[in-house]
Amino acid sequence: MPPVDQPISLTRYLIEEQRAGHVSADLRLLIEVVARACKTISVAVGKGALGGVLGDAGTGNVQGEAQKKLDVIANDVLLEANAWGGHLAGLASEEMEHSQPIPDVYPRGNYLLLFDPLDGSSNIDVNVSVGTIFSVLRCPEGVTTPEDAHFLQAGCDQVAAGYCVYGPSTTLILTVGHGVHQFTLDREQGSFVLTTRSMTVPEETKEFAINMSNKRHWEAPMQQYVDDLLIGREGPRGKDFNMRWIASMVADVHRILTRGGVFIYPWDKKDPGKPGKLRLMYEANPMSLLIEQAGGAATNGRMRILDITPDQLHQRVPVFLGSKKEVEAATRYHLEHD
Ligand code: FBP
Ligand code: AFP
Repeated sequence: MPPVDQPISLTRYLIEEQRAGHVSADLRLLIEVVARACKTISVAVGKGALGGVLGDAGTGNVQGEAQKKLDVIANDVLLEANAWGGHLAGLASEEMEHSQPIPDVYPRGNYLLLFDPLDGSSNIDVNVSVGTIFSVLRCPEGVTTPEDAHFLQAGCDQVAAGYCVYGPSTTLILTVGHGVHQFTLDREQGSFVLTTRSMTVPEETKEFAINMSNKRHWEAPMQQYVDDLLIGREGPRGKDFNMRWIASMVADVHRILTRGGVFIYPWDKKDPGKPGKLRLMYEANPMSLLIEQAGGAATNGRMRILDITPDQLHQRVPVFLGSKKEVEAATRYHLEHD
């Protein structure tokens, strides 16, 4: 990946993108506000036990999952930061049952923001990387008070997407539809600095990320695909594979954007009513846009994720994303089986 010669802040990068006609003034503001909220969340995550932020909040979210204190804090930080700037018409969060229009007391803009405030939250208490994922859509024309239905747009309609990883360093990964760029938080200066331009995912890989403990619950083609990876060079794939699973999608996707690989969370029959674990609007769509913008691919095992027309805000979807040839191989196993 090409190194960056001179430090360029996120603000300068966005102004240059605005001059190039790639982002509007409102979208620039929106991204800056999200980045500022991520800095606040990064500070809270970084304080750990000293900030009294670890452990369960004692509440459940719309999915019936126990919320961590930091899930609630991160959600509140993003809601508050984005309420008053005038750039948004509404917000939707993985942690809230319904979307929220921007309160009447503030002006409303033309964008919709969706986010998973703290992805990988089972890792919070064990001091392993977690992150924030976000997706930006346009508010349909003529709509001033958006409702859930107005957020149900295909992933290919996203105008921007990104995530922030709270790890050994805090990094923001962003696309506005013109490549994928990495910004590292300079903790002393308090600003995000462009550290990698135009991240690319190698086409081929020898590394996969999957929760193997679910294998007995998978579909037959999924089991066959992983059996063939495990046989290695003696089998039909003709090469040995390594496995990594952090159980924070942000961290696993970040590894793939950095050095390639394939991330899979397939359908499983543990809960046949659910078509997958991960959420289309808050996780799969933004990550798929980033991966495609970096030259990779993303499918649900059968079709491109970005082409799926959502019918529910909290809809789940199987996810196969990363190095293009490997995603195509895994997808082929499913299509040939059907
Ligand atoms: P949450 O939104 O509840 O954190 O779930 C998402 C996630 O943590 C992903 O980040 C991760 O890839 C996956 O679930 C891990 O799932 P599992 O615990 O089944 O391995
Ligand atoms: P290093 O000392 O070379 O980092 O190896 C130790 C370690 O990374 C350890 O932290 C991991 O649990 C383990 O290796 C991972 O090993 P695999 O690469 O075989 O999964």
